[in-house]
Amino acid sequence: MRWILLAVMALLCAQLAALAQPASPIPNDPFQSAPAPVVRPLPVAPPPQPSRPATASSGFPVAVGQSFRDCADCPEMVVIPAGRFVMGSPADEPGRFPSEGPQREVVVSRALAVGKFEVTFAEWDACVSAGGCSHRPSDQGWGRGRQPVMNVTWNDAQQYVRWLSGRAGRRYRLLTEAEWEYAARAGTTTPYSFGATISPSQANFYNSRLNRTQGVGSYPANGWGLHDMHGNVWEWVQDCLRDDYAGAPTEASQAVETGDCSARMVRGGAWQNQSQDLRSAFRRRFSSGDRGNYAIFGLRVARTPG
Ligand SMILES: [Ca+2]
Repeated sequence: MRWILLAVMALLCAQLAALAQPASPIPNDPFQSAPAPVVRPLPVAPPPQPSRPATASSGFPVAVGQSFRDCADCPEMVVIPAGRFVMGSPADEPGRFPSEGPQREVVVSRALAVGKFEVTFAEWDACVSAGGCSHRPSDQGWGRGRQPVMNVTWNDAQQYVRWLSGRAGRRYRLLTEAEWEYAARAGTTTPYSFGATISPSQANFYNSRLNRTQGVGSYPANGWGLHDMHGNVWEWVQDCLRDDYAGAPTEASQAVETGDCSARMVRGGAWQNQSQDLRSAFRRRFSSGDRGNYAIFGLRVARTPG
């Protein structure tokens, strides 16, 4: 008796469940006069993607010299080694400014992951779509996708790294100015990572006569596998304006966050700059919130170990 009762209840439940199913849409239904309004779901940040665990040696999912990506729309990152280097330029370097000195030794105490490329429009637009970035920069009609994002302020860049950190479940930030120069030099002491001079086959700058950005990675990488550290777009770094290196931190992970922070530093030069502005040691300041569409200011990201 009891099993019969249970069977009847199960049958009733199955029928109720079937009734609860929505009717399948009828393809090309002639009675449906107007298409149903499209209901766009509210943007919801996707959960952090699980990435491979950090290796013991580098603190990252891969060894020094290799690259990884924490999520599908996260920038590709290259792990660069810990070390020490001389920051700034020697007094006899052609095109040098006093702000590039005094030269001093800086320590990079841990391996660091650095964007293999400048952040692209595709990567930035993922942040805009997800609601993490409030500014959708103009591409000047040059296209988006793998073009380096530009027309972003330092403040915009902070929104991007905040969003990226949440997306990846890892800490992303701008490089410090010292980390940027360490990464650009890639162990070299010459004005450019390619040597004493630079040519239009090695970077996008004034002599290239292209008068616009090029897709990231269009030029050879430096010795550590990083592209476009020279030219294409200027790259915002974390540091506030500092006139020279007198008294500056000697630990590379430490950014200057005192003094005039209405201006921040940019490095590497852009498509419209002369070769001397592309030197590894060259520094320029710019207002952190200037919204002008100059088509020259972009960024590269760093990721800390763990
Ligand atoms: Ca660049």
